[in-house]
Amino acid sequence: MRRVRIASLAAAATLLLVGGAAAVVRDDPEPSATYLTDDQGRALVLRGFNTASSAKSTPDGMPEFTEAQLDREHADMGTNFVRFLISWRSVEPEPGTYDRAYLDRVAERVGWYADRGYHVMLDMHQDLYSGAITPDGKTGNGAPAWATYLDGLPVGTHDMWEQYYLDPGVIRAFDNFWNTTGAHPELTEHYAGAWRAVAERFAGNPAVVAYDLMNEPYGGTLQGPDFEAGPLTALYQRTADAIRQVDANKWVCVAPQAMGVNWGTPSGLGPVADRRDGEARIAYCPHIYPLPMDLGGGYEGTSRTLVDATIDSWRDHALRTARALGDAPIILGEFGLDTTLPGALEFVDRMYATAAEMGAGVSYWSRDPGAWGPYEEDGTARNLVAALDTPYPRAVAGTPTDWTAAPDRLELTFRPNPSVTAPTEIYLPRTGFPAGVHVDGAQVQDWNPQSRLLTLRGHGSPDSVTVTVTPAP
Ligand code: MNI
Repeated sequence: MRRVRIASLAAAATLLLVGGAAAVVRDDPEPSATYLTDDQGRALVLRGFNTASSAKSTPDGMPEFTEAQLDREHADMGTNFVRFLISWRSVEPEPGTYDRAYLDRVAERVGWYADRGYHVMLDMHQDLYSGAITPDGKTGNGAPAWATYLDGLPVGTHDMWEQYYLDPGVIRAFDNFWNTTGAHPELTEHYAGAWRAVAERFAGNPAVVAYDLMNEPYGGTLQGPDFEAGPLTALYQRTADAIRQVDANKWVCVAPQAMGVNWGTPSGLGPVADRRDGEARIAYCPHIYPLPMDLGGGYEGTSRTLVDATIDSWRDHALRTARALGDAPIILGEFGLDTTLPGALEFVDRMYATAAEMGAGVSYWSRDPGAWGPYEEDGTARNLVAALDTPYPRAVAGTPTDWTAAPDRLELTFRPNPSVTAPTEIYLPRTGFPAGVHVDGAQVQDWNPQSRLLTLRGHGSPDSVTVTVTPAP
C-alpha cells in the first residue's frame, strides 16, 4: 500500500512540474467569455451539488435524497444547480430497451428542482466502467452487465478503488467499449442511443439545462491524446448527433479523461461539432482532485504548495481546452474533499474564487451525508454549509466580465445584453446580509428577504456595468 502511494506521489509531482512548465512558456489564457444561458437569454452562474453518489448502487438508480432535503439545501445555501447522476445500466437495462419507469423517476426528481427554480445537468455516471466488473456488483457502476465484456481477464481486490482501473479485466471492458479490440463496434452505438432516449424524454423540460455525456472517461490501453482525440471525441460526436435528432436546445457537456487532467495536466480532447441551427451549445465540464489532498495531505504545508500549483495549471489548461472547443462555457463538474482535513475550507474558498474568475459553474462532490458533504447522516449541518452559503449572481442580463464574492459583499461587472429584458438576479446569504441590502451601480427592482433574492434593473451604461452589493447600513 505504502509503495503504491509513494509511487503515485512521485508520478504526480512529475506531472505537476511538466504542467507548471507548460503554463510558464505560453500566454496566460483569458477567462471564459461564454456562459450557459437560461430561456430568457441571461448568463447563468451555476452553484450546486452532485446528487448523489448513493444513486450508483441503489436498485432503482435513485439517490437517497428527499424533496425535504432539497428544501433544506435551498434554504441553507441558496443553490440553483444540480449535477444529477443517471446511469446507462438503468436507462438501457436490455439492449435496445429503454426503461420508461426509470426515466419517470428521474423526471420526478427533476420536477422537485424545477419547482424551486433550479437548473439540472444530467450526468451519465460511471466509475470503473460497470457494476458487472465484480461478482458482488459493488465496486464499479455505469454500464449494463450485457455491455460488460471482461473476456475472462481477472479483476482483483483492492483497498483503494482507483487501483481497480489497472486490472486487466477492467482495462479490457473499456477496450471493448471503445472498440480498441475491434470486437464490439455496437457498444458506443448503444451508448449514443441511450442518450437519445434520455434527451427525447427531457427535450421539452425547461429545468434541464445540460447533458454531461460521460463521467470521468477512461481509455483502457489508450491514454492521453491517443484516447481523448481518438475514440473519446468520436463518442462525443456520435452522442451529440444522436441527441440533436431529438433535442436541438440543451447544452451538451464534454469532459476530458480523469487520469492526469483531474490533477492539472492538459487535455487532448478534440472539438465536437454541434449540428443545431444557431450557435453551438457545447460546454466543457472537467473535474479537479489535487492528488496531495486525495492522499490525505490537507491544505497546509508542502501539500498546500503542490495543491496551489495544481489549481493554477488546471485552470490554465481548462481555459485553453474550452477555447479550443470553440469558446465553450465551463462547468467544474466535480471537486470535493474530506472537510475534516486541515485547511479544507480555505481550499473550498480558493476553488470557488477560481471558478468565479474563470466564469465557471460548480457542482460540489457531493450531496451525500458524511465527511465530504454538507450534512451529517442525522441531518446536522456541517462546516461546509457556512462555507458554501456565499453571495453569487444567479442570472445576469448580459455577460459577466468580472465578479468576486465575500460573505458580506458582492461585486459584479458585466456587459449588458440589450436583447435581454429579464432582470439580473443575485443571491445573498442571511449571515452577511441580516438586515437588508445596499446597492451601488444599479436600481433595485426587488429584494426578497425570504428567498434572499435581489433583482436589479436600470443599469445606466450600455457598455459595462459594475454593481456592488453590501449589507444595509
Ligand atoms: O480521483 C478520481 C480518479 C482517480 C483515478 C482515475 N483513474 C486512474 C482513471 C479516475 C478517477 N476521481 C475522483 C472522484 N470522482 C468520482 C465520481 O465521479 C468520485 O467517487 C471520486 O471521488
